[in-house]
Amino acid sequence: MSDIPSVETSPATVAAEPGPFPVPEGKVALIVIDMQRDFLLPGGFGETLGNDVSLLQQVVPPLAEVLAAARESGLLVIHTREGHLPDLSDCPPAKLKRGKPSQRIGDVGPHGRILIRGEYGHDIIDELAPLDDEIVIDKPGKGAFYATELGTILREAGITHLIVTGVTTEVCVHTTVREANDRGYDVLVLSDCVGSYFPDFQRIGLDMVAAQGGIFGWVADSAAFLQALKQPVLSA
Ligand code: C5J
Repeated sequence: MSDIPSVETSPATVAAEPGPFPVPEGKVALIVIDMQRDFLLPGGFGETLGNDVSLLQQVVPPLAEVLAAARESGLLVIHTREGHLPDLSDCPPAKLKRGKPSQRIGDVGPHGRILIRGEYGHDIIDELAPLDDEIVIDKPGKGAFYATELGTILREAGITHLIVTGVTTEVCVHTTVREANDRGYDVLVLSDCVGSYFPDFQRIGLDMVAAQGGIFGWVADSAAFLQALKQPVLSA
């Protein structure tokens, strides 16, 4: 047996609700959900549903800062986009026909065909554009795990902890957080880096994540996360 004591390390932690969220080296990925023109710009899918898309713009500056810090720290960065094949074969009729939008998925809008892969509106806003070597997951549903390769990518990369950002808080962010939680991931949602068209849903959606001792995960703001990225990894 070696005389050299093994060095245990404890990860940096983020001050979060309902308690500290660990950031174990090499096991954390930043997930940026659906920061697409179709959700953030006038004339896109979000607006066809009757929403004030300007409410989502406030997410962009703090998320750009988090994205830059994550890249600098070497975290795995994964972007997602919600959308469908041009022939709509991956869009269930229930999703296509639901509600009374001013235009439906696949119709031609000012940014191209709405929520269709390859169209200008389907792509990610310029401020948060993925780097060439970053992973972009195209998903037909709300959750990022449903009908995608995300689970395989995370497993192969040894990721156990997810930092979740993007839009919208109560729809694609929540669905993804719940999917991740059921799959055994520890999930931290950054409160100022997720956005909703509905201020009440934003507040309650975040409360729901961390309630009951963290029933779905943890919540912190971007400042707390950025602070944790600056912490040295401590020796125990
Ligand atoms: C919606 C999303 N709101 N990305 N999608 O339909 O949250």
